[in-house]
Amino acid sequence: MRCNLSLYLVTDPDLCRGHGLESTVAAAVRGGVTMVQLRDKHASDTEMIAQAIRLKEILEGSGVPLIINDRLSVALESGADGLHVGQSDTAVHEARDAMKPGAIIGLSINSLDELAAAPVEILDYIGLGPVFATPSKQNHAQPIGFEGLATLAQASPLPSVAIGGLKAEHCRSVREAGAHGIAVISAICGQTDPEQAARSFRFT
Ligand code: TPS
Repeated sequence: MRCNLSLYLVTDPDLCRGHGLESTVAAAVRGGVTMVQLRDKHASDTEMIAQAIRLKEILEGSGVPLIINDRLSVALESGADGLHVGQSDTAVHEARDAMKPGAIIGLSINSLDELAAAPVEILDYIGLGPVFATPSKQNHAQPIGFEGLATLAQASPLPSVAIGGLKAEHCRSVREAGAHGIAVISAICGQTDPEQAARSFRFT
């Protein structure tokens, strides 16, 4: 596997506001996150490119890749390590053709039908969820629970990361369901001490 999905931080501009995006990410990396995804549904491309470039500097030398949510042009122009897309976002084929060799591309999956339709040969990982209902994503799909997570993780030919309403106490259930890691927004971004919050996850 080219990426370590163990503890995958997805950022949210509002929840990161307290400490600031860059300090939150730096603290989370000290606390042990293994992947970082820049996600901002409202910023302009220009703003997001600037943020991505600053996060890349913070992540430099840490071995933690920077993934961009949804926006291929931001991933390309910032020189990020990868792109995460949802079912209605940028087509995976277009992203794979445009990104540099070795770029990490992930896709959100909520059902066996979506898994069957996914172009797994050109993906690196899939995000499975939401496991639970979550206020961090508007209009999210039907929650799959740990049972749905297990069905999808075990049917997946690709490494998977579970997401949606997850906290440190869920690490064991996520691992037992067969996912390769746990992805969170609010359990790290919204916390008073993001470093300690990240440290409290023990996935392996
Ligand atoms: C790797 N997604 C599904 S639930 C959710 C998001 C952003 C909210 C989680 O927040 N898989 C990956 N990246 C994504 N962006 C998604 C899926 C989509 P919280 O942890 O606060 O519940």
